[in-house]
Amino acid sequence: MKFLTTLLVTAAAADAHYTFPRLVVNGKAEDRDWSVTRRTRNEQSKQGIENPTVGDIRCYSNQNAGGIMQVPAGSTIHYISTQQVNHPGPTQYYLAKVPSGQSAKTWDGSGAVWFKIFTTYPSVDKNKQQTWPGQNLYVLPNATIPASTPSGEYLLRAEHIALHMASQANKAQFYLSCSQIEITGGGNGKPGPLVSFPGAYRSNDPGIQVNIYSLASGSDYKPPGPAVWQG
Ligand SMILES: [Cu+2]
Repeated sequence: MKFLTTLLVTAAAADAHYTFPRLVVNGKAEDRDWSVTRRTRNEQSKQGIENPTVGDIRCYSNQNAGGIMQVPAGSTIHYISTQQVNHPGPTQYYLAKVPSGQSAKTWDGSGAVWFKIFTTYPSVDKNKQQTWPGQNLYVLPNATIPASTPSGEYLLRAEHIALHMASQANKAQFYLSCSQIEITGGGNGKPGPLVSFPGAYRSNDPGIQVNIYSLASGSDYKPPGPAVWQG
């Protein structure tokens, strides 16, 4: 009986984690898992990354994808999750423009090239009960690709940070994917601030090593990384 209980608890813990294998643009998902989204190293284990300074924090990928998805500027995007996103924490999206002469199918996303287009904050009610956008759904929250984003090929990086144990050092869990996209019909915006991965995050950033259960209000949370580019 003890053995069975251990098995059940282990299974429940594994089920609690997730990958984001499919990008959805204006309601239409990529054809199949990992066709424009780069397959991640945790495809089987579903394990998050606990140290945000490692190389895997950029895309966590072990291979590039075959395709590139067209994304009209101004599109609404989200990701399908393999499991329920049951842990509390923010969802963030970043973009990085592929340098001229290179392709989203092969570019590695290195350098200070990433800008943030979306983040989320919790709501905290008067009983200090906390809810995060997208929590307990099988998708990540919707975001808009700013209409003024210049046209061209990009990597799109989606991230969910699980903060339930994050009051201890290196116990936040990062779940993420990168997709290969081409933004069409874009504008003349100047995206920024630009950051690199790894580099943008430190283990003790106030949004990474944090006791979320002591937040008095949602706006007290400080999402890691640069300010959101408003377009
Ligand atoms: Cu977990």
